[in-house]
Amino acid sequence: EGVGAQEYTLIKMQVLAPYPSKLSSLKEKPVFLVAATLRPETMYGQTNCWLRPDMKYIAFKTITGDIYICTERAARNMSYQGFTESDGQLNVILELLGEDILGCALKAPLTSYEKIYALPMLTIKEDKGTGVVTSVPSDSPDDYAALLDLKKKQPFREKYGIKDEMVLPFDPVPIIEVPDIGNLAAVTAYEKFKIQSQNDKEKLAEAKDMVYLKGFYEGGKKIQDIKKILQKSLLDKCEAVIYYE
Ligand code: A2H
Repeated sequence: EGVGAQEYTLIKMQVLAPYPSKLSSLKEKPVFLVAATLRPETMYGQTNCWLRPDMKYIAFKTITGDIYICTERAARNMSYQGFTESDGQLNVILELLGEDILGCALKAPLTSYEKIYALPMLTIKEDKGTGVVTSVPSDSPDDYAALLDLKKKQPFREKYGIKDEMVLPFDPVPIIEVPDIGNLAAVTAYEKFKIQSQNDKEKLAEAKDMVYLKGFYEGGKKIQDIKKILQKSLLDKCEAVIYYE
């Protein structure tokens, strides 16, 4: 906070009817899972949204009448950034756990999939972003590892009530050509470092070093320009907002 504040693009993913029973009191109202990302230029490649099953989230009403779902910590920050009627005032409508709404269908901006689903990721941190993460398995090794865990492990899907059709049809979408790595950089890195699961912390760190370095710096000015252009177009369409922390 303050000095060194990080700017995120908050991607609004609209919950589609029928709402999960936990959200039944919000029927008729526009409800969004809001995911903080540093990479708005990759949103073409979204395949799902991540929630942590055991983490607490809230639903709160924003000044535009939209209802956002995220951690209370993030909502408090938003209440000081013009998201609510008055500074620091937060209208909490509902408290929930990630597992309460896993499997809900979402409409997400730019992705080529008509609907995507909220799926479990166990490594989401409570003290970063909104606790809601958008998944781009072509360019994020964490996302690819977590998606493969669900694809490979039927019991893992079953544990959280995730149906096959929420996972199996969704594959990484090539969007960005990274020099020497190709257009599915996260997949290449996952295989190179022989990652086994989303819990393979050290290998995932190596994979991320490789992918992000190449993606950001060798992608260079082109990527920086495209990032700003895509962010602006998402903001203009009210499909995203800016959030700082
Ligand atoms: B990024 P930084 Cl394609 N817990 O978005 C774990 N990870 C979180 C999180 C949380 N609470 N909140 C956000 N994130 C992820 C896209 C992406 C991201 C790509 C490539 C790299 C990348 C799709 N997932 O991040 O600590 C989100 O994933 C590289 C770091 O603030 C968010 O951007 O630097 C990023 O981490 C924010 O991490």
